Amino acid sequence: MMNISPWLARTTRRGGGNFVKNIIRSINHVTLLCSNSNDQITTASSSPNLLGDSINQKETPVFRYSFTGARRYNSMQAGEQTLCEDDDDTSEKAQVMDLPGGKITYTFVMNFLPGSSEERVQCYRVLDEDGYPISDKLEHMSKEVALKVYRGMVTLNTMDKFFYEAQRQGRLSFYLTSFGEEAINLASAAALSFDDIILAQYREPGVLLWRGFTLQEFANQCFGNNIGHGKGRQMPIHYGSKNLNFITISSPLATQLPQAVGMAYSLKMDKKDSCVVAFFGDGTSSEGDFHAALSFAAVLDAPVVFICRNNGWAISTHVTEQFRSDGVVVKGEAYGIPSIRVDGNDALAIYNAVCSARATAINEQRPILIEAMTYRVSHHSTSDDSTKYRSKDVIEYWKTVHSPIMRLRKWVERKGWWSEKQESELHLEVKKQVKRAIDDAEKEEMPMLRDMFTDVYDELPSNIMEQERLLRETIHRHPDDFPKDIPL
Ligand SMILES: Cc1ncc(C[n+]2csc(CCOP(=O)(O)OP(=O)(O)O)c2C)c(N)n1
Ligand SMILES: [Mg+2]
Repeated sequence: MMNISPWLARTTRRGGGNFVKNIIRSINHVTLLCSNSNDQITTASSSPNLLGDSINQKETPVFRYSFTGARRYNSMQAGEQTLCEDDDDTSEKAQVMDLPGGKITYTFVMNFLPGSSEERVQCYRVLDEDGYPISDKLEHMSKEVALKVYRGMVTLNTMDKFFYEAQRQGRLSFYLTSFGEEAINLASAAALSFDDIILAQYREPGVLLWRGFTLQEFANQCFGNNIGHGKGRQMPIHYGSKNLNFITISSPLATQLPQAVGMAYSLKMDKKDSCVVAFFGDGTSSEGDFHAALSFAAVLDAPVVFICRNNGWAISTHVTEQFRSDGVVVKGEAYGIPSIRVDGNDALAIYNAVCSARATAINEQRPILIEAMTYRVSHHSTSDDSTKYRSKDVIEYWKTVHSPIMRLRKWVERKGWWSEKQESELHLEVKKQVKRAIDDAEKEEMPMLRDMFTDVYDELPSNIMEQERLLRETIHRHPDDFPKDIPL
C-alpha cells in the first residue's frame, strides 16, 4: 500500500504513539481524554470514527489529517488541535499548555527522542527485481505510457553511452550520465503534466527527453554550438527549455530548491492547476538552501513536489558520511511535509508515487516529498573515476541485478506489449539518431565572441562593453591561447 506519510507509523516507533493509540481506543468506545476549543480538558465517551464524526459533536476530538494521513500543524488554528493524555506517564493527568505553535502536554518523564531509529522507513515498490508485481492491484501504468517510458529509458541510456564516449575522444569538454537512474527520470516525467514547472539538478535529462527535447538539442547544448540554446555560455549538460517548462540547470547545488518554492507559491497565487517539481540529490540535501526550501514550502503551503534521488553518493562522499538520519524522507517529515520513500529503480512505483504526489500538491495546495532510493551506477562525471573509492563488484551488482531498464522490460514483455524484435529495432534506430546528432552538432559553427555578452541586457551597459573591449585586446595580444574556431 502506498502511504504517502509514514507519520502515523513512525510516531509509534518514537514513543509518541499515544495519539495513534487513542484513535484506536476511541473506535473501541474507550474513554478519551482530550481538550475542546475552550481549552478545557474533557472526557469524551462517544465513539468517533477516523473522520472525526461523533454522536456528541462538542466532545469530538479533532483529528487533523488529510486523506494522505498527514497532520498539518497550523499555529492560527492551534486551539483546534487535539491533545491526549500520555498513558505511559502513570495515572497522573498530563497538563496541557497552549503555546504559540499549538497545544502540548507536559510530562515528568524525561524522554529524549532517538536521534535515529533502528527501524528504517520502508520503501514503496510495485515490481520486484525480476519485473514481477508484488501485488496485482498496483500496476496503474497504461500500455501507451509504459512503452513511451521504456523507449525513453533506452534512449537516455544510449545517449549517455555515446555522449560519454564523445567526451573520452576529446570531442566534448565534459559530460555526466544518468546510468541506473533512468526510471526516476522517465517515470516521474510521465506522471506530470506539461504545465508543471521542472527545476532539475543535472542528472534528470530524461524529463526533458520525455517532454520532447530532441537528441539534436541535447547535442547542440553539449557542443556549445551556435544553434544550441545556451550558445556555449554554459558547461555541457546545463540544459533548459522555456517552451517545455524546464528551468535551465544551474551548477551550484540546491539553488533550484528555494526557487522552486517561490515558483510554486506564484502558481498558488495565480490559482493555477499545476505544480512545481524540484529534483535534487542526497548530497544536495546537506545544503542550507534545501532546509530553507522545505521550511518555506511547508509554512507557505506551496504546491511543490520535491523529488530526491538518493543514489548513495555525492561524488566520492558516501551517504553514511553525508547524514546520520534515515535518509532524506525523515527530513520532509520533520518540516511537516508528507513524505514517502520509493524504490527509484522501479518505474511503476515512481510513476504511482509521483501521480499521487502531484494530485496532493495541487488539490491540497501543499508541498510533498519523495525520496527515490537508487544507485549511481556511473562515475559522478567525466572528471571522476569512482573505482578509486568503491568496488567494481558493487557497481556491477547495481548495473545488472537492479537495472531499472531490465526490470521494466521484463514487465512489458510479460504483458505481451514488447518483443525481442522491437527491442533490437529500437536500439538500432536510437544509436543511429544519437550518432547523427553528435556529428551534426560538431559540424555547426561556434557562437560569435560577441554572444558572450548578449541576451541579458537590451542595450549593453558600459561595464560589459568594457569587458568585451578588454577581452578582444587580450585575444589580440595572446592569439595562441584562444580557440581558433570562435568567430571574432
Ligand atoms: C554549492 C555547491 N557545492 C559543491 C558543488 C560541487 N558538486 C557538484 S556535484 C556534487 C555532488 C552532489 O551530489 P548529489 O546531490 O547526491 O547528486 P548526484 O551527483 O549524486 O546526482 C558536488 C559536491 C557544487 N556544484 N555546488
Ligand atoms: Mg547523490
